[in-house]
Amino acid sequence: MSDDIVSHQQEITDVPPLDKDAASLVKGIQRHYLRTLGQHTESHANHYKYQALAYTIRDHLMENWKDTKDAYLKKDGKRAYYMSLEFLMGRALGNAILNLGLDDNVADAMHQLGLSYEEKVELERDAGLGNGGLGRLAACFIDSCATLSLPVTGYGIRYEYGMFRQLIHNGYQVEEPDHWLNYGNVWEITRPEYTQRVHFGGRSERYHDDQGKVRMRWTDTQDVLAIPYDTPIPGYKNHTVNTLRLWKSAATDEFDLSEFNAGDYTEAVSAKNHAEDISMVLYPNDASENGKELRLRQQYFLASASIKDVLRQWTREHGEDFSTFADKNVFQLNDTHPTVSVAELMRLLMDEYRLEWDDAWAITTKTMAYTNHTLLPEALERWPVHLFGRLLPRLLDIIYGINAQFLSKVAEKWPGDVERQRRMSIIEEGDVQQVRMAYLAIIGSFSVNGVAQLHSDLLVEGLFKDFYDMWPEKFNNKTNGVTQRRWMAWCNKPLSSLINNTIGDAWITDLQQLRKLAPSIENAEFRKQWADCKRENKVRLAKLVKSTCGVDFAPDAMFDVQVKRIHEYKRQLLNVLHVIHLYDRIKRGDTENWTPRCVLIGGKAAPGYYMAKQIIKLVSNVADVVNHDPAVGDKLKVVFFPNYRVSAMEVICPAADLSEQISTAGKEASGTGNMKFMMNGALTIGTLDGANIEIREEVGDENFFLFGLTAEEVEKSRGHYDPNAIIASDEDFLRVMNLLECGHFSQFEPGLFAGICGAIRSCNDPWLVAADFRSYVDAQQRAAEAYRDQESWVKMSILNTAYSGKFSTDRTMEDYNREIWKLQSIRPASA
Ligand code: 4GP
Repeated sequence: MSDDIVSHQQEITDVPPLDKDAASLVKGIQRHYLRTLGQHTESHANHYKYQALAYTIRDHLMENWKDTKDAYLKKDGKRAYYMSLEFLMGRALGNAILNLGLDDNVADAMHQLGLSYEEKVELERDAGLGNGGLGRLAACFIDSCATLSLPVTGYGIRYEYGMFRQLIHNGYQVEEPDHWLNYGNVWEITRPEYTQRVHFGGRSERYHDDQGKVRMRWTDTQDVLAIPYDTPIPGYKNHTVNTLRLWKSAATDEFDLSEFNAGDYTEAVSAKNHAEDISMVLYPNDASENGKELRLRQQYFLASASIKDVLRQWTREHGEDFSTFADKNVFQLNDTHPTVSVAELMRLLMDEYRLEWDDAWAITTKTMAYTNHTLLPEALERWPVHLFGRLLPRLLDIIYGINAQFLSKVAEKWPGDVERQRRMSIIEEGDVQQVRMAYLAIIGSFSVNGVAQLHSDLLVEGLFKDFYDMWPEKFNNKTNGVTQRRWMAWCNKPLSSLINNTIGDAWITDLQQLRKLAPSIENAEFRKQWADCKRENKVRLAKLVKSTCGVDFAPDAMFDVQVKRIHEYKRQLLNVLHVIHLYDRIKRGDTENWTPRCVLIGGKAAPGYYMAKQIIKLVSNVADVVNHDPAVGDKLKVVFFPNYRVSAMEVICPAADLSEQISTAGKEASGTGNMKFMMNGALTIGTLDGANIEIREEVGDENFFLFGLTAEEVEKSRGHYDPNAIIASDEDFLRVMNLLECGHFSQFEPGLFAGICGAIRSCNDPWLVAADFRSYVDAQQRAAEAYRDQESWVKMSILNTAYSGKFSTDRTMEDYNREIWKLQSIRPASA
């Protein structure tokens, strides 16, 4: 090729910039409909129209994405990796439109095309790659990092099947697989050139290297490929687009030739299918351990592929000099799930790059940071040593090495305290030896944090006390948040525009600005507009409830909402007991000054969690009785809302009046739904648990309905809790239990709820449902009375929004960055 030709060549990336006006968007949508999707006529398959719009919006992200990567590379600054088995992203389209500032133009373009904007947006399938709080937090975190222009990459797994779809049949939960990729995924870009190889099985072996040094290696492994799929994560109007990289597992293309030659070609190929199992399905268990081999495979698959990917980029830019690696990289482990990363980074540094143990350990412990998300002991992951050794033999060697070194430090600090060594060992002794992943995470990390102040305090006083005694400086708190872009600006447009008109729109990237709303509580016109927004949102939710549950919610009733995973510690049961109490009051005519209520309860139960599923059935049965009783009428409506998910919450949280945050104190690490409700102007009825405490601190006790035992009282009650005495001494409670126990809510299935009644009456009920019944019912009564004074209720609602500024993940990410990551914000140059 002559120089001449080269000089006439255009850069392949040299494309004219995109226009953002409605007419250009129209052209983009038409072009993608025809040329990308091959649709010529008016198709009945509506999803093509959604896809044409999504491709058009994606086009607007691509150059920003490239510019962001270029800016990060050029700066060569420190980077962070958010390692998580879950990213509960929900839908991407609306968020991208909002963050690009294209909302009005898209509305206009869709109007010109005669298409319904809202309807098309709703055709996108939720990316349900997470269970609940922990996965949704990861999604909010990466949104905020992009908005803050922090160089943070999310690493996760591209599950073929996300969180199951929940159907309700005869009141029972039925699970259906969620094949969310059926119609393709506009947002992902495959990067086969960055495929990684992940090892399993085999054995570790000693050998002599070229210099005659004894080294270890992992041999005879069965390998799986990890193929990256990248999703753009746009910041808010800042030209930044970060990356979420999700791994899909695939077979290597080597065949067992001996089998092949023997004529068993199909056998040889089908054996490879097992490789694909790894990224097939998300484990649907929230806050609990499951001990399944496939789950450990998933964890190692994520850890190994991601760390190799980081090392690939490092060596490309810096060669094999790791002297500054720890200054420029930090891994945030989202719970213990990706903790095997500690051992994997050690392995790669020693076995692949020939670093000595001490150097590799120094790097590892300067780059790993761990976040704990739950105090429930059953959620602390442990893996049987025999399973670990069979699947990951070289990693087990390294964990033994880490443990030996660690225990000698413990012995040095507390000479002769053998009991302490036993307690703190990564390897738990017993019939079946276990690897304690949380301990590996603490020992391997320079930072360990809880997710709300109470939770962080309880961790160092209880579960992790020994480690706190050893390294107090490692432990810190980072109170959770949510992104106000999705959870206000996008999902609550009426309120957002009222706020914009009142204090401007700076709150979208600086949530503390909402404080400026506080003085407006004295303005009657503003209060009326506020109430109108809430009503509009309630009408929208009422429509959804009608179409999904067939029940009429009257928009003037109090909307009383509890949506979250179904778990005994979250005490949906306590909520039902209150509903039964209200029903009982109506039936006996105690309805003077009544506040009509619509109670909505929703959430998924882990498929193997019997009690949680019984609670769903109970809600459904109570709803059935209440909603069909003409004597009850509009005084009370109850629904179990099926298939609760991110996109449903976008309709639910703007419409709630009362937010139920009623966990047994000391059990809910933080909660984040509580923050979404507060931000959208709901009042909280809650215990002193998790972030409720901080919510109440911010908004003031007079704007919060507090009840229940404190975490300390919960602890103290152990051993002398007598629910039967509590029930017997409380007339209302007695009547509620009687209705339950006489079978009023299970006419055709006598004894159906015996297990639930037994649990409430058990002295060993860890969730102390009976203990908090009276104070809960009283707090509910205060809420009902407060709601009748609409003037004052609206003031309290405004103040909840006004003082929700702390609960933005922008603040949370700034805290992580200031105290843990120490990254520089890098804004790509605008085009
Ligand atoms: C959840 C906690 O239960 C919740 O309190 C917290 O807000 C959330 O993590 C985010 O930090 N834990 C899980 C889990 O979802 O699977 O452990």
